[in-house]
Amino acid sequence: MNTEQFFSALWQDYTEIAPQAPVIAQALQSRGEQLINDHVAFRTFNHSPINIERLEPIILSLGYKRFQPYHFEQKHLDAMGYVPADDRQPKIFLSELRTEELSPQSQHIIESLVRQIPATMKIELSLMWRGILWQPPSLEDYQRLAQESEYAAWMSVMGLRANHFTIFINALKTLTEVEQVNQFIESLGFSINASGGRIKGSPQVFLEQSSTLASTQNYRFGCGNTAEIPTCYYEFARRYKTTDGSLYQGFVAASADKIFESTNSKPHAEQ
Ligand code: OOG
Ligand code: NI
Repeated sequence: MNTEQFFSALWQDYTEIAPQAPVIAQALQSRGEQLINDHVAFRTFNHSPINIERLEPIILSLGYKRFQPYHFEQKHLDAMGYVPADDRQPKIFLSELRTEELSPQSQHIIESLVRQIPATMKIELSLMWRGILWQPPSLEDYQRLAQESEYAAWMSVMGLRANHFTIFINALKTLTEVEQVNQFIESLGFSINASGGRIKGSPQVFLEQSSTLASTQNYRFGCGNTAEIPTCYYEFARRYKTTDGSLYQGFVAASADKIFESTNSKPHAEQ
């Protein structure tokens, strides 16, 4: 499988679970836009057979290189940004939850999930859109996790898959400002994640971003209950040139911190 096939399989899975994404993509294409993906992102649990250390070889096998690590104290997350060999390919953002920093109860729930991952599981490209490698948690466990870590709750039901694709605004012809993109998205009936402001970052940090609130899905939990949960979202990024004249390649931790909240199951704290 080459890099193109990898992203096409990821996109296929993502659009099935985030029906807003193909609607947005098609609406932009009918304005004559050609879409370029800035990056995709994955989430995982650190103390597990699918932590960053174990998944990284998959990414490196596609020719990617580590670019920069990021840390999120409050959210108990560590992340790594990867850049492709061919800069027409999307960057990759891979984060993991420091589960040992959660309460014993949450740790116990997460352990009961990751324990189900088969010891014989092969580390291969298709793992990146496999979803959960465990039985769906109970609604009660999901809600308990969400109280402490929205990221943990999301991971317990969505697992390994692209949690968002990102449209590279620089390559758009009809919409140039992030706020123009936001208004276009709203005109299609979707909501913008306003946590930390409708636009995260600034030209001063060489990156401006915004994102939708995730699509939702009626999910069947392990206990047989069903409930509406957030799935995956769409992001929009505008990059600026750094002092050496090249386009900024990294992420911005303070902005990422708020973008994570695009999949929150509970209402966002406005800021
Ligand atoms: C990743 C959030 C961070 C960015 O571009 O800064 C991010 C996630 O939601 O898993 O995508
Ligand atoms: Ni992103």
